[in-house]
Amino acid sequence: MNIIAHTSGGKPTGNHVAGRKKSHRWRRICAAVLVALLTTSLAGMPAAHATSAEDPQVAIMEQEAALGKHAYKNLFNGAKPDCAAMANKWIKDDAGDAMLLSTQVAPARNAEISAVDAGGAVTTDLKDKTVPTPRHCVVSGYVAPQVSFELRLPDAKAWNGRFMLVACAGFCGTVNSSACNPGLSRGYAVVTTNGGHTGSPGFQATWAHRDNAARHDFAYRANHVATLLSKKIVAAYYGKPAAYSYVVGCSKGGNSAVRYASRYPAEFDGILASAPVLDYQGRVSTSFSWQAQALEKNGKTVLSPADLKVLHESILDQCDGADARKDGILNDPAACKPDFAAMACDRSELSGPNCFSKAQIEALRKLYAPPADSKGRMVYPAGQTPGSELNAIPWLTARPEVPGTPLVEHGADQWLRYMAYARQSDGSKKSAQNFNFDKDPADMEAMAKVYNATTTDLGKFEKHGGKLLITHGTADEGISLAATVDYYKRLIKASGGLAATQAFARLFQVPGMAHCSGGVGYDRFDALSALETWVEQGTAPEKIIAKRSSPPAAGEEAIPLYPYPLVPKFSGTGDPADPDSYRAVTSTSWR
Ligand SMILES: [Ca+2]
Repeated sequence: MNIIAHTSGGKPTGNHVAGRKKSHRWRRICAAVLVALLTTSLAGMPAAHATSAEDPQVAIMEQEAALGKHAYKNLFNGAKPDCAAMANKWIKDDAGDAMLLSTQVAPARNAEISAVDAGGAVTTDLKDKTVPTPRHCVVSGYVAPQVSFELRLPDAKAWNGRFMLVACAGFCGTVNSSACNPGLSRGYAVVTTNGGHTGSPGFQATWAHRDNAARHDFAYRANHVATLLSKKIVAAYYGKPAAYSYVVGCSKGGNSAVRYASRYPAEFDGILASAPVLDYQGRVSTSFSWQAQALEKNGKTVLSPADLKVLHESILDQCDGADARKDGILNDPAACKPDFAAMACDRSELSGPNCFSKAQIEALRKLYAPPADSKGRMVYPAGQTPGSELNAIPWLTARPEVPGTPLVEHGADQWLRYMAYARQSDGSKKSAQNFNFDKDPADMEAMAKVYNATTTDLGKFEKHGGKLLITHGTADEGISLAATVDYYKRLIKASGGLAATQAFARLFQVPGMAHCSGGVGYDRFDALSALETWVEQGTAPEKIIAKRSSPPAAGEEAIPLYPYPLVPKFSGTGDPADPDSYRAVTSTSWR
């Protein structure tokens, strides 16, 4: 059953479902959802720790959790199917009617992975760009209406007994099956989805046009129903359920992963979130628009790719040495407060090859400051991260495919028009350039609740024994580390202090890593093994060794990552390529 589809009544969907069951129970749930949608649209955010009586969203979640316990219960009627026997199977179920379209046996091979697939998190060796994958069964299918998924099941002898969901990134829209390969290479049964819709890469959101069901699928439901179904397929195929379940993802995938800790707290034992867009609504609406407005002057973008290089060098001049090593990396960007005035050209109306005009300095000040309303109150907790400039070219400068439009502006325009508002007509005339920081963030609260993973009430996840490991690059140009730190500090407050929080949730800052992976920093590390050990043996990670990918000569350099608030600092003696030459110091953002 598609909970939201009944209430949206909107456009037809790609994979039509005939003969949907309409029991009284459904009518009750759907009526509750309708009330919920209307209420949240009108009432905005309720107080934290709401009960189902106070908060219709909580009621929906409780109903979904109850559903999940019984989902796909009679799949294969207790039989243990081989790969071929799972093809062409139509499944009717209250959690979501489903179709297993096709299956095939894929031979053992070296499978390609992109750096993004690795996500800086699930494999240590990005160098070779391939991972060895075992012979496996590929199950392709969908859950109604449009949640396409691919599940990869290693042969029983190669299965490590675990299940993994790889949550899709960006605006999702395709089944990125290569994202399964890092987990598959470790023997996981792995599933990934298209996020509940068909779309194109990049920030393109027309798929969400007047389709509230698709928006909710994108936000959380697609991963949830694909997981419920996949877990049952895994149990049938191997004759026993997975011993442990993990969800991994970066960016929007990181948001989805963290979301599980509050929305479906018993569905996964381990959550590995890289560079999570926790406040999705805030980043893509408010913060993108703030940056787009900062960058625009008389219809032109004030920064060029060449300017970003100059800016990066200027920021390094001011801040690189604070971690006791001038290596092009800021281990703790919170310690860097760039002095933009010092970067101004002598004749302030001019820009130059190594300095900035007055208009550019103004833009930079705004770009690196958190968005604020007209009274100076912060409306999103982070600006651009100092040290991320070299990675920021498509985000902050005009792009060849959309001349004059940085990615932040394009993304905000799409999001505001099709996704930001409960009533889509409210966004029809909105754009990054006319965004109103006094009024618009509050108007978008209803959908913020749908998309965001900002709740700090993770008690049920902790009680389940779940462990949350978050990693975030210090040179992330797309999603600011400061926003993740802000969330983690709020989590500490809500969870009874640092030690109580570190017992189930840890954040690791990754020096010099760009968004999800890449950059000139240390993006090769194995956070998944650290998480497995934590979940399965109870040993929390105190240190993760990360290797540097770039420049190539730096390939053997390694650094220790520490749980926040600790960050690595060069001791000043010894070989800087050796992780033993670093000590843990407290991040400036902790003070
Ligand atoms: Ca440095």
